[in-house]
Amino acid sequence: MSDDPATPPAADDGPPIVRAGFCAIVGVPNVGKSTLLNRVLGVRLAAVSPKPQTTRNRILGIHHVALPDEPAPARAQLAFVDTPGIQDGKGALRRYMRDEALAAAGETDCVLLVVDASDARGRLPRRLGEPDAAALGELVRSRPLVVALNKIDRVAKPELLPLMEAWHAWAAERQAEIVPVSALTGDGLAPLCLALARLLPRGPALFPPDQLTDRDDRFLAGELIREQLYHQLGQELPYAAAVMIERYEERPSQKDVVIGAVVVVERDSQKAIVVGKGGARIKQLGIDARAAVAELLGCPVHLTLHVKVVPEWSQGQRGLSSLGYTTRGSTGTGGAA
Ligand SMILES: Nc1nc2c(ncn2[C@@H]2O[C@H](COP(=O)(O)OP(=O)(O)OP(=O)(O)O)[C@@H](O)[C@H]2O)c(=O)[nH]1
Ligand SMILES: [Mg+2]
Repeated sequence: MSDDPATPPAADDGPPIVRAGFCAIVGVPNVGKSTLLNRVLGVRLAAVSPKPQTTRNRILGIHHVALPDEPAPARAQLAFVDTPGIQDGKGALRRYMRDEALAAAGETDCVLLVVDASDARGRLPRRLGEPDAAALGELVRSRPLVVALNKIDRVAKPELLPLMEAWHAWAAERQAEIVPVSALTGDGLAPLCLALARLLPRGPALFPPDQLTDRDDRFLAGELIREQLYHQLGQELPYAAAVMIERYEERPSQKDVVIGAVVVVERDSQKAIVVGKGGARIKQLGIDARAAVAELLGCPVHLTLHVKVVPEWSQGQRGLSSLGYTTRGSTGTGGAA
């Protein structure tokens, strides 16, 4: 987060900001939290994949919402904090991710609980009472809350109604709004953001009007490279992999960026898989990651990828810290991609 908080918007930056604050996006893994953030911002900021536990660090994404109930045109500055899926589990990396999410959510003004409405086993409020989701259940009990029932593009209307009723009954004493949405199509996201904006405290902007995130391009590039690992490698491997950016050079004269990145894995056998036959896999990873990073940065990118083995990096604090997975205080962010 910026250390230079209150930079008021200039007069020509749109209606004044009369509410501002943080909203943590929380949920069990794979429900669409990062997809929702990206869709609201209209930028591919957070890594997304069909595999659970894609997000490892909190990421801030700042969005402005028009407030129709104010006497004069006015806006809210809604600083979303995307978090790792909250689920109990073994291993130092998992614990880091859970702590990262809980710490982020504990400090925000309100919480957005995202539920996968298309997941027949996990979409009802009782999911929050299951042992592996206990920390999440505890968190949402005590915070100003909106519940987004996501992925409604995959849910037939007759299925959605009883689901809405179940969540309304759960939310009755909490006065939490329930909003059906599709992060994929954008359906329902405007009313969702308005419901969240109304929970923010009154006050001036916390960030300059053109700031989108607290993460630098170097971190975001690492995330897009790591996203490709989730898309292109088998079930287990992405969890044993991290990405380190060793070189990041903006070349104003050439109007391009040169990036040297290292994919860190835990075993030689994993390195062989990432490299692939004759280097085919890493070549494809490089091609797809380069295109995604170039789109984000809006300029040509030269990307070099290497693979390195760091045994058991994900098993202990020292390994995690060496790859930048260290929690920073406040709603600030820390960690490698
Ligand atoms: N059909 C459909 N798919 C969605 C929607 N939102 C997300 N998805 C898909 O759900 C999968 C998980 O999305 P993510 O955004 O990575 O989920 P997440 O909650 O951030 O996951 P973690 O970071 O692992 O906790 C991806 O394959 C998305 O494309 C939606 O509204 N509709
Ligand atoms: Mg995510």
